Amino acid sequence: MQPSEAKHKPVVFSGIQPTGKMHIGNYIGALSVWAENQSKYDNIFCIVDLHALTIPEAIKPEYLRHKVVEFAALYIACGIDPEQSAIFIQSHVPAHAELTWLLNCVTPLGWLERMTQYKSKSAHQESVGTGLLAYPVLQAADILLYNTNLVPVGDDQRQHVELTRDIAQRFAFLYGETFVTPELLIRRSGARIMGLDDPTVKMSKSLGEQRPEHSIGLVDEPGVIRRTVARAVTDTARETRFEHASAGVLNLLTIYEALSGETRPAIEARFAGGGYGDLKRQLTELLVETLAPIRKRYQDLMTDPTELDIILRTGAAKVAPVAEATLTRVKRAMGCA
Ligand code: ATP
Ligand code: LTN
Repeated sequence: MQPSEAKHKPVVFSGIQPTGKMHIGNYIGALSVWAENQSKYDNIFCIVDLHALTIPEAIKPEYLRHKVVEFAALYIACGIDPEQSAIFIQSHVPAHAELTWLLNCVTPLGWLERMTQYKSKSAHQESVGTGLLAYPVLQAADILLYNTNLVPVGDDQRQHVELTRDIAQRFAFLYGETFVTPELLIRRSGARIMGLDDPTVKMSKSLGEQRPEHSIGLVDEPGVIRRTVARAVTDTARETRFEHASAGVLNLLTIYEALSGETRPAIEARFAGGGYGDLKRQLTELLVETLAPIRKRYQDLMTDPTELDIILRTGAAKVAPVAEATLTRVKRAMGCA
């Protein structure tokens, strides 16, 4: 490798909205992937508080202020190392909101109305805010500000990253090449963990906050983990092969696969003939073992909010100049400034 290549690692950007109960699906689909690959990349991990404002009825100011700190602690507890990765709060870098406006102006309304997350989140609302519709444009701004090469996310975010690429290309068509076009980074298995109480829906932070049996939280106590796994939906067969398992059992096998790193044949051999009791027992042990150090580190970090505050301010100071430079380039291209 040439020395110049060594200096420029690919840029990774991702973020999580600081709402609800962070769960094992977030860990498998996103956080564990971020943590694993840190040394290979230039990493930027954001706590996207502006995205949380898109459902204002549900998010009180005090709740949001607390959640931002909690999520910063969870990022670090899951292995994000502030020495290797910038961790920051979206609203601390004003360029995110400013670029969103500029990108709103080049994004056709139809593209936003087609987004499945918008359709599902707006479906049962009496009135729908403009912010909810523009949510993916803010996400595109997050990604494009940092010349991002790779966006590690779960399967549900595929459509938003593809939209980001479309927005970058439309901008290029209107104003000339300006952005780096990002690629998705999605794990092959485990990118869509399903609800334990209902394996037909994706495990989600918002449902987890309402229904204790829906998810395993990253800081759940062992007793809670045991009870939740014991209640997880299975079926009346004894099928523990990936290809033939029902949705609920496949979900348990997938969680086991992601956390153990074992191959599918090894897992099938492990549970062959053992019934679901055995699968649930061993999965519980694995979850307790995986989450114990995360819970401990989280509790330690939450005792010292000043340390977290310093990490977040340092992160914002590190990334802001990159964001500013992109914003200046965009404004010049569009005729502002
Ligand atoms: P909410 O209910 O608030 O929409 P969520 O659980 O869907 O929350 P997000 O904040 O949308 O979580 O997602 C954070 C990250 O975790 C994203 O990269 C997302 O793709 C990933 N993720 C979310 N849910 C899952 C899941 N069930 N399986 C795998 N990855 C997931
Ligand atoms: N919409 C994402 C969170 C998010 C994000 C991003 C992810 C906001 N901005 C930029 C990757 C890159 C979600 O998980 N709900």
